[in-house]
Amino acid sequence: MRIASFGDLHLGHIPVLDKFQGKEEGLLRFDDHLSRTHDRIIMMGDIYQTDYGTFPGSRSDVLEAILKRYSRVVRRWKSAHYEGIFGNHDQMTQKLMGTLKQIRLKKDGWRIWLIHGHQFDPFIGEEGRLPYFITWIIGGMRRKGLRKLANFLEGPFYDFGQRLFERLDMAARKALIHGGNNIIVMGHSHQMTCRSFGKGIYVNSGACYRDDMRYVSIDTETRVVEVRAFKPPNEYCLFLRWRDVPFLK
Ligand SMILES: [Mn+2]
Repeated sequence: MRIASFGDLHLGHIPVLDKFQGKEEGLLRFDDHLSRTHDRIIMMGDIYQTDYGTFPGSRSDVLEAILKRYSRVVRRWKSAHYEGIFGNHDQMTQKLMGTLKQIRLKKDGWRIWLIHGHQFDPFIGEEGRLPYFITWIIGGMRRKGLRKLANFLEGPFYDFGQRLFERLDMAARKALIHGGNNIIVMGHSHQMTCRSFGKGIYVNSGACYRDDMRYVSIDTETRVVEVRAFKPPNEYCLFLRWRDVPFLK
C-alpha cells in the first residue's frame, strides 16, 4: 500500500492571513498527483488556520470561510481515499468535519502511527487557552502587515522557547523503541525531519506552502519512506529516503 501524508498548509480565510500563499489551482494539481500515485492520503492537521478570527480560539465561522475560499479542493479532500487528523490550529475540524486525533495502521508487518504532534508540545498540550490568545495577537500583527515579525514569533522564536524539535523527537523515540511502532509521522514543527530510532523511523515533511509542497510517501511493499516536494504537473523531487532492511533468513 502506498500512503501519502501532508499537513501544515495553514490556509487562511483572507489572503493576508493565508500562509500557504498559493492559488487553489496548485492544490488541485497536488491532489491530481497524490491521487494518481498513492492509495491512501492522510492530512496531518493545521490544514486550516481557524484561530486568526475576530475573537481568540479555533472558530467555526473562520473555518467555514476558509472552506468556501477553497471549495473546489475541499470537495476533493472529502473523497474516500482521504482521511484527516486535526492539529492545534484546526481543532474545530474534529467537531465539524470528523477529523481524528491520530491514525494507527498495520500493513505488511509495519505499524504506522500518524499524529499531528502538538500533543507533545509543552506550550500547547492537549488543551490550552493562552496559546490561542497569543496566536490571535499574532494574527492581528499579520493583518497590520507585520508578516516578518509574525513569522519570527511563530517560527524560530517559538521553537527555541519550547525546544520543540527535541520534544517531538523524544516522543517519536519512545513510540519507536518502546511502543512497538515502525513508522511515526508527525507535523506541527514545520521542520523536515527523518530520524531513525531503533529499527524504526520518525518522519515529518514540514510545512506545505505554495512553492514547496512537501509530503511523506510510504510504500509498505517496497518498504521505503520518503519526503518529497511536488513539482507540477506530475513530478517530485526527493529530499529524504529511508529503506527498511528486512531480516535475512
Ligand atoms: Mn500545529
